[in-house]
Amino acid sequence: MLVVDDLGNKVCAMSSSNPSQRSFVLLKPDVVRRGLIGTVLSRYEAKGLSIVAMEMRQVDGELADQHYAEHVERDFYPPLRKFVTSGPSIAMVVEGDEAIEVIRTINGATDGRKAAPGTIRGDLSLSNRENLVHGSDSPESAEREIALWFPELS
Ligand code: IDP
Ligand code: MG
Repeated sequence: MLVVDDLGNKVCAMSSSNPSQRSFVLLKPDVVRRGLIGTVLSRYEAKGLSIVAMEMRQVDGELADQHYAEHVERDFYPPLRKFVTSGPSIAMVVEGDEAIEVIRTINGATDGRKAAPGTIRGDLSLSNRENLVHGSDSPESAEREIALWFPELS
């Protein structure tokens, strides 16, 4: 449905007849290092999800701390921070019906050693830390993460 916003632009309004949802996805440095960008992207695309924004980013410590704000006090955070800042990542906004949950399912369980075969982590990761992908875990997280990484979209 097209509506006119308060700047006079025609914009597409979300409604219950258009259940499309946006999630923030990060392909972590292990994806880039291992040459798996195409392989991982193709899984989201093959599912029918749309990539609506994508940028290669070198994450610095400050952005890592903001992105992982809920984890900064955890024991596993210092090595996670080192890993996620260790090389370029691919930041994306991915859209589709129930995208947040669908992406979490495609990504698989956090620990790649235990993630189910058929998932990105289950098929391609043997690590609890270097587990290739991040996907927002709720609509609130997606909103916060998209505002952090792609402020122009929020
Ligand atoms: P998620 O990415 O599946 O949402 P979270 O619990 O939010 O998992 O943890 C964020 C990231 O921190 C994980 O994707 C993983 O890279 C890392 N991580 C989580 N738990 C551990 C751990 O016990 N050891 C090492 N790294 C961990
Ligand atoms: Mg998480």
